Amino acid sequence: MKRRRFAAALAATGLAATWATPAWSQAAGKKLVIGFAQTGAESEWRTANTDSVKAAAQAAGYELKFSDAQQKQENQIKAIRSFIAQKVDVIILAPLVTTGWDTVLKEAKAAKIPVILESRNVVVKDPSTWTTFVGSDFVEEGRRAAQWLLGHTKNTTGTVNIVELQGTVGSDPAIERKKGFEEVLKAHPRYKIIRSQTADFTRAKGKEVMEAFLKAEGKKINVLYAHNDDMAIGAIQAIEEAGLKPAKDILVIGVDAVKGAFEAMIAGKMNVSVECNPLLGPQLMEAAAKAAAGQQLPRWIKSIEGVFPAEVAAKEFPNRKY
Ligand code: GZL
Repeated sequence: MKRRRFAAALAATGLAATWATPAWSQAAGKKLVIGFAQTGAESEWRTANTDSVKAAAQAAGYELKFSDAQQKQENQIKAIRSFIAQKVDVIILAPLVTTGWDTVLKEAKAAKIPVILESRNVVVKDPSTWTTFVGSDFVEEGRRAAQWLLGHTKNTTGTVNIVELQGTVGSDPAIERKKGFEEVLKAHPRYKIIRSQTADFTRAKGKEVMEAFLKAEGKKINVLYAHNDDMAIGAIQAIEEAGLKPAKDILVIGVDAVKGAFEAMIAGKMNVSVECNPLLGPQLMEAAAKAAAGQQLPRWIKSIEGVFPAEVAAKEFPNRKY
């Protein structure tokens, strides 16, 4: 069948739009339009992440439609549906939790809009509904926290009692930071997690839950492992209000390596922060342009990050970008 006749026949079926829609390209001169469904503004990390994405979109000359879900998955789902209705070229999603995305990601796929996951991953039946995950290896971050603790306490003996402030229940980083931390410690039975509870990645909840831990366990606590620095910083206030010295009476381990953690380490109130890089904007813009142009992408674009103990905090602080 001649191409023209085939196109006419196809148009009659209403599929023409799908078949005929050209993939986006810089050369075409059309501004790339991205819909970004962010979790909220729960932590210093998240604020730095949002700033990085907005700055990178501006620098690239892309239009960014931004939605702050205030830590509610239903708001993220609504935002994705709105982006689909607006026919954006690409959707970036920072999924609050790992599950509950199957239906809306299928809708994005049906609309031929690629979805890029950033800062957290999802668990869905059809993995072809998302294109790539731009973010950290959270299990490795948990392992690094435990490895620091083992090194820091290697010349001690007896039981080491740990309390754990978990991130948002059901979120990828909370699940995997716990997994990595426990994986390393299971070979060292004197290290015991005696209390573990979510404080939702926020300072306020970190203080609140740590107050409860201190009331229940008091001076028995030797270590705090917080899945992010914001909860650790909130917990430090609770430790001081209980008349104890953070980083001395209770070792304080956080994750993210945000500015607040460096300030706490320099003040002698925190022992270490495992870095989780929020400055994903440039990588996300590169991935968005490629996805919109129909180019192949790796399934995981992994962040490069380190570990910052208090001993290096003062030297490193001037170099920090978030
Ligand atoms: C990590 C990110 C986590 C940070 C927290 O990629 O999803 O969410 O570690 C933030 O500070 O709230």
